[in-house]
Amino acid sequence: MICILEGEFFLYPITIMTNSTNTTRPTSATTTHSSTGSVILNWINSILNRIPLPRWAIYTLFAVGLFLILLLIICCCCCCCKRKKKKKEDKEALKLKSLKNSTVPSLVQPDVEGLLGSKENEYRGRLQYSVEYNTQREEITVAVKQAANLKAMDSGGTSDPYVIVFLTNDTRKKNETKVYRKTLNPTFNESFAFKLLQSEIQDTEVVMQVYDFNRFSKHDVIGEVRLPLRDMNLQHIIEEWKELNSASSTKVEHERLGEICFSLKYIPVTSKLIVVILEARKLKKMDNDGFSDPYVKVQLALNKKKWKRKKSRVKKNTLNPYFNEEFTFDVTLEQIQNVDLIISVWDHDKVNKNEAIGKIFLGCRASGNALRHWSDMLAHPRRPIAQWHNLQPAEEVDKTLALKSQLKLPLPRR
Ligand SMILES: [Ca+2]
Ligand SMILES: [Ca+2]
Ligand SMILES: [Ca+2]
Repeated sequence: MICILEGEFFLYPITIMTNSTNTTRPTSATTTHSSTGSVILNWINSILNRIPLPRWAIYTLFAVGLFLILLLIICCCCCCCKRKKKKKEDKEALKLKSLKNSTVPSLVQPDVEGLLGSKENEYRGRLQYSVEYNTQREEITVAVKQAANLKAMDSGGTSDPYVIVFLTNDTRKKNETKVYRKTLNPTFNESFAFKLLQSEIQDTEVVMQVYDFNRFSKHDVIGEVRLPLRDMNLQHIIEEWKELNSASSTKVEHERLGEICFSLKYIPVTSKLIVVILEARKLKKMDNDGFSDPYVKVQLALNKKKWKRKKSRVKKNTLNPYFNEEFTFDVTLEQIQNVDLIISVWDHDKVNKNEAIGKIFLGCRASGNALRHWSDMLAHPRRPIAQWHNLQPAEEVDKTLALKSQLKLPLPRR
């Protein structure tokens, strides 16, 4: 026990404080214990006596020392904790990083929009080109100059770039530059001329698609530059650098095939379906002279089987034909629910096989604009309803026709 007396500290063994008269006698074991304690205390006292300082100063120094040691221990503990925490954070960051790089969908639920956005915004490199329009010759010259910092598509960290150049008004005519092996900064310096009527400038885009050549696999698209000519001042030669955007294959597939206008009339009493093909415009060029020889096929399919077919006259050398031809079919009210009306535009060729330009189908299985036109016709019997439609690629329409199930539309009253 520690007692404070007159400013001095004294240590007394517990046995000294105990009154032997009012307590039980200490056993031999406690006696031994207390005698050992008093020996230690005596020894400490003798050491303290040898120090030439007052006791209070020694105890203060001792307390300060103890305090400093405690402080040191606490500091060490804090440091250790911080270090451990940092290690843990680093580990978690590493884990996250590896998760980001992995494509295991069960581990990370990807944010679809974010992913698409990042793909769209990915850096693909830059392209330098020039565009020149010759008004007299109605010809446009596109020169592919060079590319810089192209995205590496091959495992060696390089690409084998080449550029495909075409105009959207005639996607059959595509020009390619030479392939430059193992470089991300190729110099092409190749130019290509395309016939382009002044009237077509407004709706035409110049497309330059940069590809990576691969000997044994499909070539990869690195990116593309699209130049809508309506936004450009073609009075001067334009030479500039542009960053490559992602080349969406759908943009290429959905090239402009043209539009068609026709009217539909259904007369329930007489079971007549009357289709009037009025006109078409901006049809795709299918012949080398830059025109087509369009005609229209009007077909009916009943329960997914070819049923009736009629066709229009051929209009020579035009992309904007005017037909105004009427086709009448006998279709009962029961049949009208299961009929597909297929309208296709073709290019007539004397020597070669006729080519399909585009197609569209209407009926209860159709969708969008086509379904709207069909349901308008059913909703307004005996009235011709005319509408413009964009032509779709024939193969796509055929595929849809084979797959689609039909929709139940309200039928007209007789
Ligand atoms: Ca390659
Ligand atoms: Ca042709
Ligand atoms: Ca033709």
